[in-house]
Amino acid sequence: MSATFDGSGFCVWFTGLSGAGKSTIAEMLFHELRARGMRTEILDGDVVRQNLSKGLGFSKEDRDTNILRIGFVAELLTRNGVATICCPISPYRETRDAVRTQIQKSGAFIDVFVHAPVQEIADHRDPKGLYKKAIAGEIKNFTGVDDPYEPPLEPELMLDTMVESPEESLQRLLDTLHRLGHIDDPTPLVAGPKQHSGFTDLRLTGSGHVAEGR
Ligand code: ADX
Repeated sequence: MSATFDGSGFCVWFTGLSGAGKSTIAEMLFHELRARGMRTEILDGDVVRQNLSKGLGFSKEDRDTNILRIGFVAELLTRNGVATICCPISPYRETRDAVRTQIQKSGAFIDVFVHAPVQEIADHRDPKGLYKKAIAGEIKNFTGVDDPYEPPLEPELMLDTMVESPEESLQRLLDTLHRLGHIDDPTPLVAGPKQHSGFTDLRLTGSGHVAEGR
């Protein structure tokens, strides 16, 4: 079984604010790739911070360390033919570019900018109440509120989750992967409740991996 129909690995790297929709679309993509018989794995920001990056905070230095660790693992996976999905905020352009350069040694890197305005997220997509706390000054250095987010200048794809439904974003992503030669069929294969479990609601196993069999 190969990760792509030409047999090489690739890395889809989602970047964007917390709550923009990265994990939701990442999970939908995971199921689509699985349904095509491909080996795939997700490195999600929230999940990685419970394991690989446990103990790291949100200073620029700690965020960069987090992203470089994710990039390191992503390169190992990509090198071994896995369709690797990463979805940390990854707010700094220079650090994302460093990771891109590293991963491109082993396979393709597809930068997907998941965009939604801060106000929209704070008003309608803030299940953990983090934006409200950040806006009230109770949490410092929160990305998009009082900490920087540097959008990609030339992403392979930009998804505007204010305008598009998750299904529409997924379709545009599948079309992009098809155009770039990573999947042979851009038609969504997964429907119904298994498609995604809801906004940043990744179900995890004890080891922090995305649960099987959803
Ligand atoms: S990154 O900046 O290092 O890429 P990462 O994606 O791993 O961030 O983690 C972001 C998650 O941490 C958010 O989804 C949110 O739940 C939580 N979080 C806690 N504090 C902050 C903060 N100051 N800024 C951004 N996210 C935070």
